[in-house]
Amino acid sequence: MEYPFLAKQDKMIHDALLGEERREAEGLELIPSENYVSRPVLEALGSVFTNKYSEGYPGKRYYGGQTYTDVVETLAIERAKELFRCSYVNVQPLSGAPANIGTYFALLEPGDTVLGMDLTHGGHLTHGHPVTAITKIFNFVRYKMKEVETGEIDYDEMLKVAKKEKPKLILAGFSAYSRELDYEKFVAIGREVGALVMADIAHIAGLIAGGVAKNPFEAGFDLMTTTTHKTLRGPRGGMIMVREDEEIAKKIDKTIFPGLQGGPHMNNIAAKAVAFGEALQPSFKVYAEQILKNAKAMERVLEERGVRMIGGGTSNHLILADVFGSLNIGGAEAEAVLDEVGITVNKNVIADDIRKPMNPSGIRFGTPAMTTRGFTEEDSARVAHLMIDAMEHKDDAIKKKEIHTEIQTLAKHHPIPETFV
Ligand code: DSN
Repeated sequence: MEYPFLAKQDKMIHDALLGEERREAEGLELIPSENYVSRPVLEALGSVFTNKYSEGYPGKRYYGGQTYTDVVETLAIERAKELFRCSYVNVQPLSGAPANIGTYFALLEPGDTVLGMDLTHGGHLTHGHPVTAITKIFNFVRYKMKEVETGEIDYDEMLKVAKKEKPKLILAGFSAYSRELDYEKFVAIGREVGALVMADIAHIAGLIAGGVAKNPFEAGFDLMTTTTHKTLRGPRGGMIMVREDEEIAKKIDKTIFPGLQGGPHMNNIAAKAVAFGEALQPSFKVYAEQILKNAKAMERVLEERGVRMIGGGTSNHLILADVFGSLNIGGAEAEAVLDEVGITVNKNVIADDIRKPMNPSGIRFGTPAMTTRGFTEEDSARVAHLMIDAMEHKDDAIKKKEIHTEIQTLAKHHPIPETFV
Protein backbone atom coordinates (compact mmCIF):
# COMPACT_ATOMS: atom_id res chain seq x y z
CA MET A 1 0.00 0.00 0.00
CA GLU A 2 1.06 3.62 -0.42
CA TYR A 3 1.25 6.05 2.47
CA PRO A 4 2.40 9.27 0.76
CA PHE A 5 1.89 11.61 3.73
CA LEU A 6 3.62 9.33 6.18
CA ALA A 7 6.46 8.71 3.71
CA LYS A 8 7.09 12.43 3.48
CA GLN A 9 6.81 13.23 7.18
CA ASP A 10 8.15 10.26 9.17
CA LYS A 11 10.51 7.95 7.34
CA MET A 12 11.26 5.74 10.34
CA ILE A 13 7.63 4.83 10.98
CA HIS A 14 6.99 4.53 7.23
CA ASP A 15 9.88 2.08 6.85
CA ALA A 16 8.65 0.00 9.79
CA LEU A 17 5.16 -0.07 8.31
CA LEU A 18 6.43 -1.27 4.93
CA GLY A 19 8.59 -3.83 6.72
CA GLU A 20 5.57 -5.22 8.56
CA GLU A 21 3.58 -5.34 5.31
CA ARG A 22 6.39 -7.31 3.70
CA ARG A 23 6.70 -9.65 6.69
CA GLU A 24 2.97 -10.40 6.64
CA ALA A 25 2.93 -10.96 2.86
CA GLU A 26 6.08 -13.08 2.55
CA GLY A 27 5.67 -15.31 5.59
CA LEU A 28 2.90 -17.57 6.83
CA GLU A 29 0.92 -16.46 9.86
CA LEU A 30 -0.12 -19.45 11.92
CA ILE A 31 -0.73 -17.84 15.31
CA PRO A 32 -4.36 -18.92 15.78
CA SER A 33 -5.45 -15.61 17.30
CA GLU A 34 -4.22 -13.53 14.35
CA ASN A 35 -5.73 -12.78 10.97
CA TYR A 36 -5.74 -10.29 8.11
CA VAL A 37 -8.43 -7.61 7.94
CA SER A 38 -9.88 -6.32 4.69
CA ARG A 39 -9.04 -2.94 3.17
CA PRO A 40 -12.53 -1.61 4.04
CA VAL A 41 -11.84 -2.47 7.71
CA LEU A 42 -8.45 -0.74 7.48
CA GLU A 43 -10.05 2.32 5.88
CA ALA A 44 -12.58 2.64 8.72
CA LEU A 45 -9.79 2.14 11.27
CA GLY A 46 -7.64 4.83 9.71
CA SER A 47 -10.53 7.29 9.50
CA VAL A 48 -11.51 10.63 11.06
CA PHE A 49 -13.61 8.76 13.61
CA THR A 50 -10.40 8.61 15.63
CA ASN A 51 -10.79 12.36 16.22
CA LYS A 52 -14.06 12.12 18.11
CA TYR A 53 -14.90 11.79 21.81
CA SER A 54 -18.22 9.96 22.31
CA GLU A 55 -18.60 9.12 25.99
CA GLY A 56 -21.96 7.47 26.54
CA TYR A 57 -24.00 5.37 24.16
CA PRO A 58 -25.92 6.13 20.92
CA GLY A 59 -28.55 8.78 21.63
CA LYS A 60 -27.15 9.39 25.14
CA ARG A 61 -23.77 11.06 24.79
CA TYR A 62 -21.99 13.55 27.00
CA TYR A 63 -20.52 15.59 24.10
CA GLY A 64 -22.12 17.11 21.02
CA GLY A 65 -21.39 16.25 17.39
CA GLN A 66 -22.47 12.62 17.50
CA THR A 67 -24.55 12.37 14.31
CA TYR A 68 -22.20 9.93 12.61
CA THR A 69 -20.69 8.18 15.62
CA ASP A 70 -24.23 7.18 16.60
CA VAL A 71 -24.73 5.73 13.11
CA VAL A 72 -21.64 3.52 13.25
CA GLU A 73 -22.07 2.37 16.85
CA THR A 74 -25.73 1.50 16.24
CA LEU A 75 -24.81 -0.43 13.10
CA ALA A 76 -22.06 -2.31 14.95
CA ILE A 77 -24.51 -3.27 17.71
CA GLU A 78 -27.30 -4.33 15.37
CA ARG A 79 -24.98 -6.38 13.16
CA ALA A 80 -23.44 -8.10 16.20
CA LYS A 81 -26.90 -8.95 17.56
CA GLU A 82 -27.80 -10.53 14.23
CA LEU A 83 -24.51 -12.46 14.01
CA PHE A 84 -24.64 -13.92 17.52
CA ARG A 85 -28.41 -14.00 17.97
CA CYS A 86 -28.75 -12.07 21.22
CA SER A 87 -30.65 -9.08 22.62
CA TYR A 88 -27.93 -6.71 23.87
CA VAL A 89 -24.40 -5.87 22.76
CA ASN A 90 -21.77 -3.46 24.04
CA VAL A 91 -19.12 -2.80 21.38
CA GLN A 92 -17.01 -0.38 23.42
CA PRO A 93 -14.54 -2.68 25.27
CA LEU A 94 -11.09 -1.85 24.01
CA SER A 95 -10.10 -5.50 23.82
CA GLY A 96 -10.76 -8.93 25.31
CA ALA A 97 -9.20 -8.34 28.72
CA PRO A 98 -11.21 -5.14 29.40
CA ALA A 99 -14.33 -6.96 28.21
CA ASN A 100 -13.78 -9.80 30.68
CA ILE A 101 -12.79 -7.50 33.54
CA GLY A 102 -15.86 -5.37 32.76
CA THR A 103 -18.16 -8.37 33.18
CA TYR A 104 -16.58 -9.29 36.53
CA PHE A 105 -17.06 -5.79 37.91
CA ALA A 106 -20.59 -5.62 36.51
CA LEU A 107 -21.78 -8.93 37.92
CA LEU A 108 -19.73 -9.60 41.06
CA GLU A 109 -18.88 -8.14 44.45
CA PRO A 110 -15.30 -8.15 45.76
CA GLY A 111 -14.49 -11.59 47.16
CA ASP A 112 -17.01 -13.41 44.92
CA THR A 113 -15.87 -16.62 43.30
CA VAL A 114 -15.45 -17.36 39.59
CA LEU A 115 -14.94 -20.86 38.19
CA GLY A 116 -12.80 -20.95 35.04
CA MET A 117 -10.52 -23.24 33.04
CA ASP A 118 -6.94 -23.74 34.22
CA LEU A 119 -4.46 -21.79 32.08
CA THR A 120 -2.24 -24.77 31.27
CA HIS A 121 -5.34 -26.75 30.26
CA GLY A 122 -6.24 -24.10 27.68
CA GLY A 123 -7.81 -21.28 29.73
CA HIS A 124 -6.88 -17.60 29.57
CA LEU A 125 -4.97 -15.22 31.85
CA THR A 126 -8.07 -13.07 32.36
CA HIS A 127 -9.98 -16.08 33.66
CA GLY A 128 -8.10 -15.61 36.90
CA HIS A 129 -4.46 -16.52 36.56
CA PRO A 130 -2.63 -15.55 39.76
CA VAL A 131 -0.40 -13.05 37.88
CA THR A 132 -3.40 -10.87 36.99
CA ALA A 133 -4.56 -7.91 39.10
CA ILE A 134 -8.19 -9.06 39.21
CA THR A 135 -7.23 -11.94 41.49
CA LYS A 136 -6.69 -9.31 44.21
CA ILE A 137 -10.41 -8.61 44.03
CA PHE A 138 -12.17 -11.81 43.03
CA ASN A 139 -11.55 -15.41 43.99
CA PHE A 140 -10.85 -17.70 41.05
CA VAL A 141 -11.09 -21.48 41.17
CA ARG A 142 -10.34 -23.92 38.37
CA TYR A 143 -11.51 -26.84 36.37
CA LYS A 144 -9.35 -28.94 34.04
CA MET A 145 -9.49 -31.59 31.36
CA LYS A 146 -10.20 -35.10 32.60
CA GLU A 147 -8.40 -36.69 29.69
CA VAL A 148 -5.54 -34.74 28.10
CA GLU A 149 -5.50 -37.26 25.25
CA THR A 150 -9.14 -36.54 24.28
CA GLY A 151 -9.53 -33.03 25.65
CA GLU A 152 -12.67 -34.00 27.54
CA ILE A 153 -13.41 -31.58 30.37
CA ASP A 154 -13.97 -33.11 33.79
CA TYR A 155 -17.59 -32.03 34.21
CA ASP A 156 -18.10 -34.21 37.32
CA GLU A 157 -15.20 -32.50 39.01
CA MET A 158 -16.53 -29.13 37.80
CA LEU A 159 -19.85 -29.82 39.49
CA LYS A 160 -18.10 -30.93 42.67
CA VAL A 161 -15.96 -27.77 42.77
CA ALA A 162 -18.98 -25.61 41.94
CA LYS A 163 -20.99 -27.12 44.80
CA LYS A 164 -18.12 -26.60 47.24
CA GLU A 165 -16.95 -23.13 46.14
CA LYS A 166 -20.33 -21.67 45.17
CA PRO A 167 -19.14 -19.47 42.29
CA LYS A 168 -21.30 -16.55 41.19
CA LEU A 169 -19.96 -16.92 37.66
CA ILE A 170 -18.85 -19.93 35.61
CA LEU A 171 -16.63 -19.29 32.60
CA ALA A 172 -16.45 -21.39 29.46
CA GLY A 173 -13.75 -20.35 27.06
CA PHE A 174 -10.14 -20.75 26.19
CA SER A 175 -7.16 -19.57 24.26
CA ALA A 176 -5.35 -22.88 23.75
CA TYR A 177 -7.96 -25.63 23.67
CA SER A 178 -8.79 -27.50 20.50
CA ARG A 179 -12.09 -29.22 21.23
CA GLU A 180 -15.73 -28.13 21.53
CA LEU A 181 -17.13 -27.58 25.01
CA ASP A 182 -20.38 -29.15 26.19
CA TYR A 183 -22.27 -25.91 26.75
CA GLU A 184 -25.41 -27.67 28.02
CA LYS A 185 -23.36 -29.14 30.89
CA PHE A 186 -22.02 -25.71 31.84
CA VAL A 187 -25.53 -24.30 31.92
CA ALA A 188 -26.84 -27.23 33.97
CA ILE A 189 -24.05 -26.80 36.53
CA GLY A 190 -24.58 -23.04 36.62
CA ARG A 191 -28.31 -23.44 37.22
CA GLU A 192 -27.71 -26.07 39.90
CA VAL A 193 -25.41 -23.83 41.96
CA GLY A 194 -27.10 -20.53 41.11
CA ALA A 195 -24.20 -19.12 39.03
CA LEU A 196 -24.38 -17.04 35.88
CA VAL A 197 -22.76 -18.73 32.89
CA MET A 198 -20.50 -16.77 30.58
CA ALA A 199 -18.63 -17.87 27.46
CA ASP A 200 -15.45 -16.13 26.37
CA ILE A 201 -15.64 -16.93 22.66
CA ALA A 202 -12.66 -14.79 21.62
CA HIS A 203 -10.97 -17.60 19.70
CA ILE A 204 -14.02 -19.09 18.05
CA ALA A 205 -16.27 -16.05 17.46
CA GLY A 206 -15.75 -16.35 13.70
CA LEU A 207 -16.58 -20.06 13.78
CA ILE A 208 -19.81 -19.35 15.68
CA ALA A 209 -20.70 -16.43 13.40
CA GLY A 210 -19.98 -18.65 10.38
CA GLY A 211 -22.24 -21.37 11.77
CA VAL A 212 -19.55 -24.06 12.09
CA ALA A 213 -19.29 -24.05 15.89
CA LYS A 214 -22.08 -24.19 18.46
CA ASN A 215 -23.44 -20.91 19.79
CA PRO A 216 -23.39 -20.98 23.62
CA PHE A 217 -26.52 -18.78 23.68
CA GLU A 218 -28.47 -21.67 22.18
CA ALA A 219 -27.63 -23.73 25.27
CA GLY A 220 -28.82 -20.89 27.52
CA PHE A 221 -25.60 -19.03 28.38
CA ASP A 222 -26.32 -15.69 30.03
CA LEU A 223 -23.59 -13.68 28.35
CA MET A 224 -20.55 -13.90 26.08
CA THR A 225 -17.42 -11.84 25.64
CA THR A 226 -15.14 -11.82 22.66
CA THR A 227 -12.34 -10.07 20.90
CA THR A 228 -13.17 -8.97 17.39
CA HIS A 229 -9.83 -9.57 15.69
CA LYS A 230 -9.29 -13.32 15.75
CA THR A 231 -11.40 -15.73 13.68
CA LEU A 232 -14.02 -12.95 13.45
CA ARG A 233 -11.51 -11.03 11.29
CA GLY A 234 -12.23 -7.51 12.49
CA PRO A 235 -10.10 -4.76 14.03
CA ARG A 236 -8.46 -5.24 17.43
CA GLY A 237 -11.16 -4.79 20.02
CA GLY A 238 -13.61 -6.41 22.41
CA MET A 239 -17.34 -6.85 22.78
CA ILE A 240 -19.82 -8.10 25.37
CA MET A 241 -23.09 -9.79 24.41
CA VAL A 242 -26.07 -10.53 26.64
CA ARG A 243 -28.59 -13.18 25.62
CA GLU A 244 -31.79 -11.61 26.95
CA ASP A 245 -31.51 -10.19 30.46
CA GLU A 246 -31.95 -6.42 30.31
CA GLU A 247 -30.74 -5.92 33.90
CA ILE A 248 -27.44 -7.66 33.11
CA ALA A 249 -27.09 -5.57 29.95
CA LYS A 250 -27.65 -2.33 31.89
CA LYS A 251 -25.03 -3.34 34.48
CA ILE A 252 -22.54 -4.12 31.70
CA ASP A 253 -23.11 -0.78 29.97
CA LYS A 254 -22.68 1.17 33.22
CA THR A 255 -19.53 -0.74 34.11
CA ILE A 256 -17.83 -0.25 30.74
CA PHE A 257 -18.68 3.46 30.74
CA PRO A 258 -18.33 5.30 33.07
CA GLY A 259 -17.13 2.44 35.32
CA LEU A 260 -13.94 1.43 33.54
CA GLN A 261 -13.34 3.26 30.29
CA GLY A 262 -13.57 6.81 28.98
CA GLY A 263 -14.27 7.71 25.38
CA PRO A 264 -14.84 4.72 23.14
CA HIS A 265 -12.49 4.34 20.19
CA MET A 266 -14.96 5.26 17.47
CA ASN A 267 -12.64 4.47 14.56
CA ASN A 268 -12.39 0.97 15.97
CA ILE A 269 -16.14 0.72 16.41
CA ALA A 270 -16.66 1.83 12.80
CA ALA A 271 -14.22 -0.88 11.72
CA LYS A 272 -16.03 -3.45 13.89
CA ALA A 273 -19.28 -2.55 12.09
CA VAL A 274 -17.58 -3.08 8.72
CA ALA A 275 -16.16 -6.45 9.81
CA PHE A 276 -19.51 -7.60 11.20
CA GLY A 277 -21.07 -6.62 7.86
CA GLU A 278 -18.53 -8.89 6.16
CA ALA A 279 -19.26 -11.71 8.60
CA LEU A 280 -22.95 -11.55 7.70
CA GLN A 281 -22.18 -12.35 4.05
CA PRO A 282 -22.44 -15.93 2.69
CA SER A 283 -18.70 -15.85 1.86
CA PHE A 284 -17.92 -15.76 5.58
CA LYS A 285 -19.55 -19.15 6.07
CA VAL A 286 -17.34 -20.61 3.35
CA TYR A 287 -14.27 -19.13 5.09
CA ALA A 288 -15.35 -20.53 8.48
CA GLU A 289 -15.90 -24.00 7.01
CA GLN A 290 -12.49 -23.90 5.31
CA ILE A 291 -10.76 -22.96 8.60
CA LEU A 292 -11.96 -26.27 10.07
CA LYS A 293 -11.08 -28.29 6.97
CA ASN A 294 -7.58 -26.84 6.91
CA ALA A 295 -7.06 -27.56 10.62
CA LYS A 296 -8.18 -31.17 10.05
CA ALA A 297 -5.73 -31.48 7.14
CA MET A 298 -2.89 -30.36 9.42
CA GLU A 299 -4.09 -32.69 12.19
CA ARG A 300 -3.90 -35.69 9.83
CA VAL A 301 -0.26 -34.92 9.00
CA LEU A 302 0.73 -34.55 12.64
CA GLU A 303 -1.00 -37.80 13.46
CA GLU A 304 0.69 -39.62 10.57
CA ARG A 305 4.10 -38.34 11.63
CA GLY A 306 3.63 -39.16 15.29
CA VAL A 307 3.41 -35.66 16.74
CA ARG A 308 1.35 -35.67 19.94
CA MET A 309 -1.50 -33.16 20.01
CA ILE A 310 -3.08 -32.07 23.28
CA GLY A 311 -6.72 -33.13 23.17
CA GLY A 312 -5.75 -35.76 20.61
CA GLY A 313 -6.30 -33.42 17.65
CA THR A 314 -8.62 -30.57 16.81
CA SER A 315 -12.29 -29.77 16.37
CA ASN A 316 -11.72 -26.07 15.83
CA HIS A 317 -9.12 -23.77 14.26
CA LEU A 318 -6.11 -24.58 16.43
CA ILE A 319 -3.67 -27.30 17.33
CA LEU A 320 -1.53 -27.48 20.45
CA ALA A 321 1.38 -29.79 19.70
CA ASP A 322 3.71 -31.33 22.28
CA VAL A 323 6.86 -30.76 20.26
CA PHE A 324 9.16 -31.40 23.20
CA GLY A 325 7.62 -34.80 23.86
CA SER A 326 7.41 -35.76 20.17
CA LEU A 327 10.34 -34.10 18.41
CA ASN A 328 12.65 -33.33 21.31
CA ILE A 329 12.60 -29.61 20.64
CA GLY A 330 11.46 -27.03 23.21
CA GLY A 331 8.60 -24.70 22.35
CA ALA A 332 10.86 -21.64 22.28
CA GLU A 333 13.36 -23.26 19.94
CA ALA A 334 10.56 -24.57 17.72
CA GLU A 335 9.08 -21.07 17.49
CA ALA A 336 12.51 -19.68 16.51
CA VAL A 337 13.24 -22.41 13.94
CA LEU A 338 9.83 -21.96 12.32
CA ASP A 339 10.36 -18.21 12.26
CA GLU A 340 13.60 -18.81 10.35
CA VAL A 341 11.68 -20.63 7.61
CA GLY A 342 8.95 -17.98 7.43
CA ILE A 343 6.26 -19.58 9.61
CA THR A 344 4.98 -17.71 12.66
CA VAL A 345 3.60 -19.80 15.55
CA ASN A 346 3.76 -19.31 19.31
CA LYS A 347 5.38 -21.38 22.01
CA ASN A 348 2.75 -22.52 24.48
CA VAL A 349 2.49 -24.46 27.71
CA ILE A 350 0.74 -27.82 27.50
CA ALA A 351 -1.46 -29.33 30.21
CA ASP A 352 0.43 -29.46 33.53
CA ASP A 353 3.63 -28.58 31.67
CA ILE A 354 6.80 -29.42 33.55
CA ARG A 355 8.69 -26.80 31.55
CA LYS A 356 8.57 -23.03 32.06
CA PRO A 357 6.21 -20.68 30.10
CA MET A 358 9.16 -18.98 28.32
CA ASN A 359 10.37 -22.35 27.05
CA PRO A 360 7.43 -24.71 27.34
CA SER A 361 6.80 -28.09 25.75
CA GLY A 362 4.36 -26.98 23.12
CA ILE A 363 3.64 -24.80 20.15
CA ARG A 364 0.20 -23.47 19.28
CA PHE A 365 -0.81 -22.83 15.72
CA GLY A 366 -3.95 -22.55 13.64
CA THR A 367 -5.52 -21.91 10.29
CA PRO A 368 -7.59 -18.65 10.33
CA ALA A 369 -5.02 -16.36 8.67
CA MET A 370 -3.90 -18.87 6.04
CA THR A 371 -7.55 -19.63 5.26
CA THR A 372 -8.13 -15.91 4.69
CA ARG A 373 -5.32 -16.14 2.12
CA GLY A 374 -7.11 -18.95 0.31
CA PHE A 375 -5.07 -21.96 1.49
CA THR A 376 -6.72 -25.28 0.70
CA GLU A 377 -6.49 -28.56 2.63
CA GLU A 378 -3.70 -29.67 0.32
CA ASP A 379 -1.71 -26.49 1.00
CA SER A 380 -2.33 -26.82 4.73
CA ALA A 381 -1.11 -30.41 4.78
CA ARG A 382 2.03 -29.32 2.94
CA VAL A 383 2.63 -26.58 5.50
CA ALA A 384 2.28 -29.12 8.32
CA HIS A 385 4.87 -31.36 6.64
CA LEU A 386 7.23 -28.43 6.19
CA MET A 387 6.84 -27.44 9.85
CA ILE A 388 7.75 -30.92 11.04
CA ASP A 389 10.63 -31.11 8.53
CA ALA A 390 12.00 -27.79 9.83
CA MET A 391 11.83 -28.92 13.46
CA GLU A 392 13.39 -32.30 12.63
CA HIS A 393 16.23 -30.58 10.72
CA LYS A 394 16.64 -27.66 13.10
CA ASP A 395 20.44 -27.73 12.76
CA ASP A 396 20.55 -28.22 8.99
CA ALA A 397 20.94 -24.76 7.42
CA ILE A 398 20.60 -26.04 3.83
CA LYS A 399 17.38 -27.92 4.52
CA LYS A 400 15.95 -24.90 6.34
CA LYS A 401 16.82 -22.70 3.37
CA GLU A 402 14.95 -25.08 1.02
CA ILE A 403 11.93 -25.05 3.31
CA HIS A 404 12.01 -21.26 3.53
CA THR A 405 12.05 -20.99 -0.26
CA GLU A 406 9.03 -23.28 -0.54
CA ILE A 407 7.15 -21.28 2.12
CA GLN A 408 7.88 -18.05 0.26
CA THR A 409 6.56 -19.59 -2.96
CA LEU A 410 3.38 -20.76 -1.20
CA ALA A 411 2.91 -17.30 0.29
CA LYS A 412 3.41 -15.66 -3.10
CA HIS A 413 0.76 -17.89 -4.65
CA HIS A 414 -1.71 -16.81 -1.97
CA PRO A 415 -1.58 -13.02 -1.75
CA ILE A 416 -3.44 -11.38 1.14
CA PRO A 417 -6.86 -10.42 -0.29
CA GLU A 418 -8.02 -6.81 -0.22
CA THR A 419 -11.74 -7.57 0.15
CA PHE A 420 -13.74 -10.59 1.20
CA VAL A 421 -17.25 -9.96 -0.11
N1 DSN B 1 -3.24 -13.28 23.06
C1 DSN B 1 -4.45 -13.99 22.73
C2 DSN B 1 -4.16 -15.30 22.09
O1 DSN B 1 -3.17 -15.38 21.40
O2 DSN B 1 -4.90 -16.25 22.27
C3 DSN B 1 -5.36 -14.18 23.85
O3 DSN B 1 -5.33 -13.10 24.70
